[in-house]
Amino acid sequence: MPTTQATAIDHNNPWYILGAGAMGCLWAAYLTLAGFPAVLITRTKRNGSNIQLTKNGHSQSITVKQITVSEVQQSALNIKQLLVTTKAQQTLPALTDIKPNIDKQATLLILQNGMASKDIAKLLPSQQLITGITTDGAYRTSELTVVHAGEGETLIGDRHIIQYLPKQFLSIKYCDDIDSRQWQKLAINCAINGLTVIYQCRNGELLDNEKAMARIQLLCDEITTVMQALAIDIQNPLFEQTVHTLNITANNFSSMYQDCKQQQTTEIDFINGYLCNEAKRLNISCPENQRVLASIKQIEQSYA
Ligand code: KPL
Repeated sequence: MPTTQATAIDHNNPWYILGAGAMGCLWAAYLTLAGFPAVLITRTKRNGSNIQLTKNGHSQSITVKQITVSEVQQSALNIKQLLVTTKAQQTLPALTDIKPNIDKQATLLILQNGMASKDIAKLLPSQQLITGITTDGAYRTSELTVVHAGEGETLIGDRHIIQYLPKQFLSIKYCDDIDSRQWQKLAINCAINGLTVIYQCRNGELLDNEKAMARIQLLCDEITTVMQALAIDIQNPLFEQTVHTLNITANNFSSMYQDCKQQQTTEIDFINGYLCNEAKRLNISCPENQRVLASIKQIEQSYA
């Protein structure tokens, strides 16, 4: 992803936010509170115009502008700044729907799990795509009610854009090796998310499950081989990073667990699926990642 060219970003241009889930609502609320114009793009018209934001037991109501996808499509809107918080598997269809309204020189900040970025670059070749990775924890209790449950850190692969982000409310930092950080995040998601679905548990419960921990070791070994073949810097052994994440998110239900509970398609194709495709391209065998991929696919197919 090109991250070095200067961003054509402007304080007066609104941030449009595609993906009105927990992360989208959280960012819409904080952008608005920080005084940046922000507009949440929703699939269907929402009841009300206020986002109810709760953090540390304190709630506040924030009026956030909203527009539906069909209103965007029927307008002459030319989006110059777009924050993408859709799930990886929904990103291409969602961007395709509003593609005519995205300026050719627009700046897109992509904040999501998994690796959808190559597909986005094919769809929007002239726009500037900036990667963000976040460990903030948020969940919604209704369409426009969001709880900022865990204060994490958001790393951004572009220095200039940070001044246009709500850094007084979120810990937002520039990261000069965002590709490698994105891979470490992918590795952790490969090692945790599928197994929480397979063993039907919170993240932390995997630590007490011997069989699951042995599988995490195998998953991490395979991912390490792929990352080494791609010459991606691995800061700490992936198994250690995964155990650390399991400890600090012990009470969480992973995003994939939550998707499966709601019988929704998961991000598996952009997590273990992406890893397996890269491995295949490099002629590396990844049987444990294949097993996790196949199990989750089977679970998704059982919804119908
Ligand atoms: O990113 C996550 C997810 O659930 O998608 C982890 C790190 C596993 C935390 O729950």
